[in-house]
Amino acid sequence: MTTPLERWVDEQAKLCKPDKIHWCDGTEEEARRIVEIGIKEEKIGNTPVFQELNKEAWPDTYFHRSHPTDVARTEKLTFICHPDKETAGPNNNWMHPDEAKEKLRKLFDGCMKGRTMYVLPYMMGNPDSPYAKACIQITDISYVAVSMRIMTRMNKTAIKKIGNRDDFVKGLHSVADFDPNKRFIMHFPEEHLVWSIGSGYGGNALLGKKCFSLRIASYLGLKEGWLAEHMVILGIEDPKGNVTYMTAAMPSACGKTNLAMLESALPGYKVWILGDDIAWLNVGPDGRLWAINPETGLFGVAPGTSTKTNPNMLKTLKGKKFYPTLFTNTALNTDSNEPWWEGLDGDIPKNLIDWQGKPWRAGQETKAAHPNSRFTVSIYNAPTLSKEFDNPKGVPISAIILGSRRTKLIPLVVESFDWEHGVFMGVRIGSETTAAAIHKEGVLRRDPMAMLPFCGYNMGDYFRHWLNIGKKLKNPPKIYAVNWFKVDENGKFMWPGFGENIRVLEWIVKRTQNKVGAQDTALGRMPHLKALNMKGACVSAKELKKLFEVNPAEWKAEISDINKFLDQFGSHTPKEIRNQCKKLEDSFKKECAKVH
Ligand code: SAT
Ligand code: MN
Repeated sequence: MTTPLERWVDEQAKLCKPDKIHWCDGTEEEARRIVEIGIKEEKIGNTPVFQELNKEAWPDTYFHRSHPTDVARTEKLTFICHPDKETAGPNNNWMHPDEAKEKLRKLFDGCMKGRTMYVLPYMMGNPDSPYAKACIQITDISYVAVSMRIMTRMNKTAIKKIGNRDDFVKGLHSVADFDPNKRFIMHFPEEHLVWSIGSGYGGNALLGKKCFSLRIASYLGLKEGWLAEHMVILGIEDPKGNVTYMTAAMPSACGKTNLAMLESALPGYKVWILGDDIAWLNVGPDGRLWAINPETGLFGVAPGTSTKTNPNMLKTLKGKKFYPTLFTNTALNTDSNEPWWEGLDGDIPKNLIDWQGKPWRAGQETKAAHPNSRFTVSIYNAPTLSKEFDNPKGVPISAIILGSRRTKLIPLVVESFDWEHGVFMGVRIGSETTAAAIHKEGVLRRDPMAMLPFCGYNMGDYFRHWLNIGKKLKNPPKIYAVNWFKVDENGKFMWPGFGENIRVLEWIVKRTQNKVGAQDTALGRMPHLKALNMKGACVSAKELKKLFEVNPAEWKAEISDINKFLDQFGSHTPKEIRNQCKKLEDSFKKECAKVH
């Protein structure tokens, strides 16, 4: 008797017509064999899929150069295929499931001829966790098979968990011929299914990541009463040894990974990492919010990673606990056969080739490493991994941090009055683009909860779902808006950031322990400046005050912009969120009246 899983794999094989089918067991020996195939047999154009790096400096570490058009997620080609367009919402590209399947079936037909089909059984979350999900991904490239071993718990347990069920999470992936015109990432939330073709890049191809753990999982969370969020999870240990767990959502280029791996500038504090990208949040039996990280790896941006910005990441990259570590589209030092990227410590090596393999000289206009070049490394290599990482229950969350990059407006830290007000803080998140992003510099992009590209259904309904989760929490986490990026009149950042951010986190920890007061303002609760531990920080009293300054005129424009953004969700936007806008507007009116 065949199982539904075997039948499904059989059907995909009939469609894709691979030469061979290999069911992965997720062992290290197998990963070594697949890497070997990537070095010796598989190629993208003329480039082998993997290249071994300097063994002494980077043991068990391999370099991958992608197809030149395949360097980032492609939101334009990413679709939510729900029968009802309104359910997908204005935040998603939509296609009817029948149309999507018809279109892609033609592209998948025979796409694996001459190739191996890898069947990857994997768990998102510890298999012993009530919150974990058993999944299967099919792929046709060694790079994805090996990356999935790093990023997920890939082993036969998933097959056992699936057993005779047919509602397991399914992902079909092929790089096909990397043609950007035939590249699609299609999500079928009702079927727990993803079809992805034409790309080998992280979020397009590692289907356990954004595709399942956020887009499909957010939809499951809506149906089942939990949240799938684009958040880091961290534990802050105070000098007494108490650990407070938090999650943090931030749009890209706000230092999310650096926060999860922060090295404290305050003596006695330690930050433990549990996750750098995704948190699944469930209401526990105790009425608290509990978080697990469904992933086991870090897929991070290389440029800008250094001993100054993230010393723990460099240690993680050199770690040897888990095979292997991958670099994608960095530059290469051809003398030493080591990866290199802009922002790495030390001098620029003399002999470099850029991410496309062309000789590169310092001062050249183009970057040596692709701005979105990445590392893929196991979280088990992190020297600061929390001992609770594998706890099937997850960790209880005391605070949710909502970050953004705003040169004005948002103070260094503000606590919400309550859950609803906190949800509003998340809904209104907007971040200014940096030069590193493809977009223009300094443009504001609204990105509620940093989930705009990842919410698998109508975001208006998502806001409502957040409000509903709050009603189920007897003991909800406190919610904070933070902003490390305010500038002075000369455009200079006033807050030093990085390890110094612990000063803000310390205040948050003390708030969750009811050990410190706060002052009510129109925006929320702010610290008494004396309550922030600024010993040894290079921030003047004047600057500190400015970091909390609020300009009502700026906020007037902001509120109108938020309202305009919300218009697109029509009647799906909860009235509570509109009321929060109104309340804020009114309190500024009152404050102005006081001043005049
Ligand atoms: O590829 S990921 O989506 O995981 C990373 C990113 O592009 O944001
Ligand atoms: Mn992310």
